[in-house]
Amino acid sequence: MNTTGNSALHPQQAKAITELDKNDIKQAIIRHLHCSLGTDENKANNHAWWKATCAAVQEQVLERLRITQKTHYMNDTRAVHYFSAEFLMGRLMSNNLQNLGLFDATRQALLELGVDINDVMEEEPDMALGNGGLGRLAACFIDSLATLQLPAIGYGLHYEHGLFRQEIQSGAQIERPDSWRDYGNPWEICRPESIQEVSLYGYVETKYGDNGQIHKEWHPGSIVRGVPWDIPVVGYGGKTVNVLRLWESRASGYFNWDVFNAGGYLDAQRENVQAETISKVLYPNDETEAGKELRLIQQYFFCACSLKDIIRRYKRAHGDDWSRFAEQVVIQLNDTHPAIAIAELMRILVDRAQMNWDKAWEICTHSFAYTNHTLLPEALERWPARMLEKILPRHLEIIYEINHRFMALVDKTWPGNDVIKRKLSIIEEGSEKMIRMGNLSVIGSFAVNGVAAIHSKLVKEQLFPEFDQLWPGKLTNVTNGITPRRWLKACNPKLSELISSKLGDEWPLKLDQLQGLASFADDKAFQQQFMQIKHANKLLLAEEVKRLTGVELDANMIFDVQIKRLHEYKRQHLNLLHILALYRRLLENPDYDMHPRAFLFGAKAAPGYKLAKDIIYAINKVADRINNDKRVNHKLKVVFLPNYRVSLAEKMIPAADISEQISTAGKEASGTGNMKLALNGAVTVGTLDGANIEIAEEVGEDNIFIFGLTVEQVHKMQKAGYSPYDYYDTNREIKAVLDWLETDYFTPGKPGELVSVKQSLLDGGDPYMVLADFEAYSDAQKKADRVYRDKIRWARMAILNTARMGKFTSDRSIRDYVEKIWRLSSCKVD
Ligand code: GPQ
Repeated sequence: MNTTGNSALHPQQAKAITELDKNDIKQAIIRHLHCSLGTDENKANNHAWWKATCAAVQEQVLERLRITQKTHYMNDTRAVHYFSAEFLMGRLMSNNLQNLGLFDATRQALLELGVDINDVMEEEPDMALGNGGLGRLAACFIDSLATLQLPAIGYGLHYEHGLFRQEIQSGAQIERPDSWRDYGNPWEICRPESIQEVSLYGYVETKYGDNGQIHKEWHPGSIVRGVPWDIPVVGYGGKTVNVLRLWESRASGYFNWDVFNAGGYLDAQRENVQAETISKVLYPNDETEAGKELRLIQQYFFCACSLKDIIRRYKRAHGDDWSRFAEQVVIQLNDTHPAIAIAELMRILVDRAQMNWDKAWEICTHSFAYTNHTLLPEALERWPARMLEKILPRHLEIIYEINHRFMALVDKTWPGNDVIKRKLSIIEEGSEKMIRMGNLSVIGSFAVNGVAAIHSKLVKEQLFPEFDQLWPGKLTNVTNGITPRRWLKACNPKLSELISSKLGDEWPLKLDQLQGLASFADDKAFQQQFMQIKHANKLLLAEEVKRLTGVELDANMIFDVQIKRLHEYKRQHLNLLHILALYRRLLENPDYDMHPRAFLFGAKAAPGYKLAKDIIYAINKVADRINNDKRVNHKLKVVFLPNYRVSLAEKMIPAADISEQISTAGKEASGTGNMKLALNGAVTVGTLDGANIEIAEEVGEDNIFIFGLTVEQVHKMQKAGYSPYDYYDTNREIKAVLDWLETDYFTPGKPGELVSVKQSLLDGGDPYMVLADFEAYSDAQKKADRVYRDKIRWARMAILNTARMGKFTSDRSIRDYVEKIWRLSSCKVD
């Protein structure tokens, strides 16, 4: 274990941050090099410089944190508690420096010490405590919450191992453990004074009071300890510093001593190991539920620790008076992963605080709100009732009681309608009784939101239509957003400077101001500057690609980027089929007219998702063949960058010309990579899905390449009985590329290695309608190719994409949450 400490307070800390200059920073870095790390300027390597710099920054951060917490306490503020099993933070050094306004001074300070800040920042391991969009959204949201000076705390799990590190060996994904804090994490602070204990297993005793009252008592079989680690979250401008509190599991001293004293030393150790397993590793599944016992324990563990933490803080101000709880506390459930918190709060109120059920339920249903992030049935969490009964016996009883009372309401609304009852019940009857966490979340919350306009509409119309009838207005939309501090200012410094030179430097806080760029969209000089920056970013990425894969890219090629988790619904294989089609066209006709293009991929597949891994393998094998084929590789290159993560995204996004957002309509709830790429001047090739629709509305149809089936068309085709063979049999290009995959052309001597991709699209029924959209996709790509060759037109499109992304700042999302759901006030911190 590592408890990074900071050296004692230093007089310099009394200075306001804005007064700090490079000399102060230089001194602080050297002081930490000497006093915290025990090294010196001559011996220090980049890692030591990184640690010393972070420690110097952290001094400033912690002082702000202290003041923020004091201010919130003094004002007894209402606060939002963002419960999320994932926070995909990435690196923090550049972000914290940017948000404190100390980036340039620190760069200068390091330069004078003979060190390049970029080399230092490369030392920081990504904090990859999340899988993808959902986890990164949580990270953007806490940035915006702090920036908008809103009282907020993020609660999650302190995974020892974040998302696996991906290696590509002979084209295949290999998973390696991620060890983000092996050499200590300079940003986190252990808070042993706020340790919580959490119960698991055991049985429930029913007690009868004198007056006939029934009281339930849970006798747990095991207790684990939750140790909180705080990561400061620095708002832009550096005024408010909120906290992300992550729980690490430990064996509870209390229980294990009993076993130990009974002579069971080894048993005690075993129990230790089990307790410490809880926060060991992040489940690498994105949008699928494995239904594993440890996962449920993880969820309950962090919810129970967090609720105790919230209640401790509430009681400090309000004692045993629960009447103001829902006024002070709002808990946002990031998907259903923390939904068990609803039953836990009911347990605390009813069993521990001896509150009557109705009053407790009133408090609960005024405290929780729930965000839905998907309609995919395999991602909607359900837990076997038997598993809950074993791990959380009292919670299962409470869920039954919630359901019982809810069913009475349903019966009143739809008398005798068993079909609706079966649909809305939290309990799914069948060969194995299951608990539906989505239904529990809707029933236990006062607001439910989807994450893009179309998604929220589908949540209302398809996923939860009866709930919408029962509680009109409860289901709503909050369109996702991204923080422009990380996703433009920090990751694309050249473009940011250009923007500031035209619009001033308030745009990171007021992203709508980017529309000011529209007046330069036709300005030749500006177009040139804008595209020169894109070119420079492409050169930088090309260097990185060469370093990581050995593949050489010409920055004059179109950089066509698809970066996201690998999933059939995201259709990386549609992109691949199109690449194969281009390859084939070039082989058939060496003069085939296309602008040279490099297709770049970044994607991790869930380790147990066979077809996703096969698609990664296929992309790599096709890439190998194409990149080594002299006949075509002046026009076509394919790159799969290993270990896609936040810090790699920060390098790829500024260099992208085209953004691939090609999910089957209705499947991608929102997407947020689409926003990041467009903000950096990439033009979208995309379907009418998720936030693409709203991006198209903003940029205008002339500045985006929309193609493919709409949600309605997808539904209609599926209802009518979709047959992929209709396309295979009639489109000779589709047939040719699919058959190609079966040969050994891409896997010499091993025919059939790539056949699973073909099979999934034919005998597998092509569930995501890749073949149905292929031709439209290919046409959209042709159009993009033609437009790109018109340099002036393309520059205009790229500029207008950046100029019109104002809506997608996560500050706007957070303001929407505040207005529609949280009803929070900001709290100025001086
Ligand atoms: N999302 Cl359910 C995830 O990243 N993981 C999940 O388990 C679920 C959803 C994504 C979703 O696919 C994207 O469309 C959204 O933009 C993102 O959540 C944030 O809302």
